[in-house]
Amino acid sequence: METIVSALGQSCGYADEQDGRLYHNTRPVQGEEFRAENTGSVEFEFHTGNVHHPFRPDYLILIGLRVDHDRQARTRIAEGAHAVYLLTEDDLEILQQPSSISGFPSSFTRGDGIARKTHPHQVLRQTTDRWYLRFNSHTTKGVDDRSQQAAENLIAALESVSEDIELTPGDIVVVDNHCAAHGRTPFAPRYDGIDRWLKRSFAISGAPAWARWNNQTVFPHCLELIDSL
Ligand SMILES: O=C(O)CCC(=O)C(=O)O
Repeated sequence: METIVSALGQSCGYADEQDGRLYHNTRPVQGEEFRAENTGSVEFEFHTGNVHHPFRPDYLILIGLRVDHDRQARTRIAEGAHAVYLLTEDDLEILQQPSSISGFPSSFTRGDGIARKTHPHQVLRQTTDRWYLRFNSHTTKGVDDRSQQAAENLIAALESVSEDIELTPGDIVVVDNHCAAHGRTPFAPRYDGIDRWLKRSFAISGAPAWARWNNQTVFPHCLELIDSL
């Protein structure tokens, strides 16, 4: 994992999530079935990593260690640049305006459980060479009915273009977190010690100097400071 991350940039973690750990276990935890997190087992819908955060990771890295018992679980990856072809001009215009608000992922609010939200932000942004995507199907909501409809149309488009992959031991997936959403199909854990298991890490390609001095980046607690960067 470290070799892959260093080829992409530098590991990053978040003090508000898993105490800033840089490498995460993605495996089902009994009692957390319904959490939209890497401990759950119901559908984990399309999302870009840490949608609420001003320093969203550039890359998500997943390594397969063990498949689920029934071999039902698939990692889902849907590229924004493919999804936009399925949206109307009207949807694209609305999604490029600051017309959506995202709730913080529940993995960031375990400490106090307070439901926090971003300011209105763009979901799509077109630059000369790419479409940027910032969206979480679980938590991103349009500020009005028309924006909400556009968000729902985006979910349907992501669904249509998704590539679903079974991560078997040793398989590695690197997702560009600004261009593609990812998720996971539901599966049935048994909690017998040999359930599905992945390793997950985030990387940023340009680390701030203070982080380079430490040779790692753990973004400090900032639950109260989030803005729509
Ligand atoms: O379990 C998977 O395949 C995907 C995990 C995921 O979506 C995440 O960690 O954000």
